[in-house]
Amino acid sequence: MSVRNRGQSNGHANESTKPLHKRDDPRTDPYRWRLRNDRGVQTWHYLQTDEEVKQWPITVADKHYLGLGTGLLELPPAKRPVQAAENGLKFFSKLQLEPGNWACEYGGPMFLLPGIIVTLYVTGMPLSQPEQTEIIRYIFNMQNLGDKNDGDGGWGLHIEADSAVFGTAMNYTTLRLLGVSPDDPRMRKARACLYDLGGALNGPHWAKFWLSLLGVMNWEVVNPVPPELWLLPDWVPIAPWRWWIHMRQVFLPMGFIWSKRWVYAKADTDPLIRQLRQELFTQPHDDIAWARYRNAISPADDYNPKSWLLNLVNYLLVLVWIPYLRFDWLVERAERWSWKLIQMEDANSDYADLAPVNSPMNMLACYIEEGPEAYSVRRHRERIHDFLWLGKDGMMCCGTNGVQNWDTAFAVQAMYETGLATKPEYHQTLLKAVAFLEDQQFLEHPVGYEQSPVFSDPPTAKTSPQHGYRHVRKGAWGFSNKAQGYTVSDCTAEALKATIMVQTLTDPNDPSKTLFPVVIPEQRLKWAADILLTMQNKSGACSSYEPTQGSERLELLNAAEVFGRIMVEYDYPECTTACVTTLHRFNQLYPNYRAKEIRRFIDTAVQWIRTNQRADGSWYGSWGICFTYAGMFALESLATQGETHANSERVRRACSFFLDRQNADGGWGESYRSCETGQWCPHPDGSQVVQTAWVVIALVRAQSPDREAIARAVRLLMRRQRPNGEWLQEGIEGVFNKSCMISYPNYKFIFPIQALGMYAKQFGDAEID
Ligand code: LAN
Repeated sequence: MSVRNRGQSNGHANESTKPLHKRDDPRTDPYRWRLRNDRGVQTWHYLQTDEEVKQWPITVADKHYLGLGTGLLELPPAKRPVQAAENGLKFFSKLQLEPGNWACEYGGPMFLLPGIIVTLYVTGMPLSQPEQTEIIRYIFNMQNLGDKNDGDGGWGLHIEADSAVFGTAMNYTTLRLLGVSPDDPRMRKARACLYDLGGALNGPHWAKFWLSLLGVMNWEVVNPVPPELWLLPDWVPIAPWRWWIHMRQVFLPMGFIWSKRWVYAKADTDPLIRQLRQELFTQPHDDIAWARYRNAISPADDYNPKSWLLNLVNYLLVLVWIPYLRFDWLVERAERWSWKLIQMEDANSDYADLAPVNSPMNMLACYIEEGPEAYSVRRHRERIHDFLWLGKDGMMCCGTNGVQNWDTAFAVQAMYETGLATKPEYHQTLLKAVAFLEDQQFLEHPVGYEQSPVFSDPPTAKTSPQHGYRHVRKGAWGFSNKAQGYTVSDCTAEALKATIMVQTLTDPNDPSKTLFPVVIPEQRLKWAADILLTMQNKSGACSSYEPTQGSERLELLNAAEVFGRIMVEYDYPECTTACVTTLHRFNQLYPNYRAKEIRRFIDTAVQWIRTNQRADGSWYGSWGICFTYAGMFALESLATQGETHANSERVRRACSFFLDRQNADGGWGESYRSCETGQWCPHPDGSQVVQTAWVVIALVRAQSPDREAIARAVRLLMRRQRPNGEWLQEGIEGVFNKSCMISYPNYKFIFPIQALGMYAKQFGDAEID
């Protein structure tokens, strides 16, 4: 497998990358696009008339996202780290949006747009022409062509991945649904790639699901998704409420649609669908014995092969359960309860939904249940726009409806850690950022929680069907915005930490004077701490959205061949650290509030961090790539306990892990293959700014005495900075479920700024040549 040419046409706003697509592809006028940000709800709009363009001028941030060149001036060249940090901040602060947050494209996964486009197609509610044009452009730009991943013409699971059936069949279908001709040379190439991989029949479960409801495949090819699992009593170890929220929220509408065996009404008469039936397979469509291909999958897609147990369960479901035992009354009950849960999800998020996989599926469920004119369908259709983002390569679907809270909380922390937060010229920036966080904190629990039998105040992690098994949220923050409405452990922690940092910041000349007003009152900070206290697992660690509710053995039922570790919540050093370090800070501010519980939380959590370290000194990261990311967090946890290079063998081992892998140019670069394989894999393009910054932060937190090595890394960060203070986009930064990568373009600003400032605080701000 090749990993060549990362960073080229990688889907980010870099002015210098060379797109691989034919330049004469139709495109819209980039100067007519505007990002609207309505209290963190972000949507892109294409202005039709010159008058509109005059009324709504393009911003620096718009231009940056669109790769148009910001026109920001060159700054005096930085000689010292803090100056470089400040140049970085000068650039980055210009990208802050009116409500106070930062935004960015949040692309990477290549399986999201297809679900949206298929849903809009079968419901007869297409996107506007400019949106369609830009989506086509994006998908072609992400195609593996030229020297990108062997140039075989396919698409992978994510923008940097090798071609596989899931990406290729679904993106090919999407382009066709958007009107692209099958005779376009790139489409021919894509088909050749698809046939080499065995055709769409070799696709994973999710591909078969989408193509069946579109009417290109037949439902017999889809392994069962029985909604009756939702009727299991809560104590049953495999009951869906115990699964990771993303799995159960996808399984929910998927099961509803599967149960109805719903198919696009015009499938048999629509000429496009009839053509797709000929284009996606290596054999004539009419001859396909669908049921025989339920388990067919190409090796390129089969990252996580189905277990023997799941194969057995599927076999029994198909041969015994469905034909003989799945009585109509049971089906009806299962569908009714699923529908209720779908409605609860929609109600809790005003139809935004958890993520862009379940969102279009829920829209289709509403369409099936309530018809095309229903409010639910119309609202869903509007909400789809929250996921769409226009970048320089075209229009993509983001992994969530944005990264608002997360990047904003980190931006504040970077300003604090560098000491730049005390400078008057950044006060407005900081205040606006905290005002944004204030606006986005959840102030109410999920619908039904307060009337449920598990209600308590302060809340616990107990859940119930009465409120759709949702985790408590009063006082929490989500990853993106308030509309989406899901508590995330580390998002709550990082936002709370950022708020406390700002609200306790004192004047360097007069430490009795705080610099900022109280934006979020004490009571609400305490609610946030209450939420964090509900997030701990028995192991001491924290997970992402909820504490772990089911056994890891549920992984035996993981039906989505393309992802690993998806069935339940796991222990993560990143989330654990965020909670530990924030509770530590909170406890210093309010030493009497739930002090014993906080102490116990921190002790057991840090103990877990210690035991989670690998023999070679590293920690495996699940949300950023990979060991460089997790190591930064784990060492921060240890530092809160005073555990550093000087007094801890463990910390020394962690530092050696990094120093042994430092590149000759002083930086670090780790490939996404680390996430897939669980072993350190060097980045094919060498050092990466973001990962170098992560390691600098880690080593400074660990109080590594190896100043020379760290200074070399700092030098690399400074050399890669552009004269206007910017850093350019390099390889992809984030990951989920081990196999799918996702972009965090603001990391290239946030973490270098923070690393430069932290280095200077630790070692002094001497000139670096
Ligand atoms: C995210 C993005 C943020 C991320 C962090 C906060 C960084 C992490 O520390 C905790 C987990 C979380 C919230 C997270 C979980 C999974 C998400 C939502 C994503 C990686 C973004 C996209 C992904 C989601 C699962 C994509 C849809 C795909 C499915 C398989 C349903």
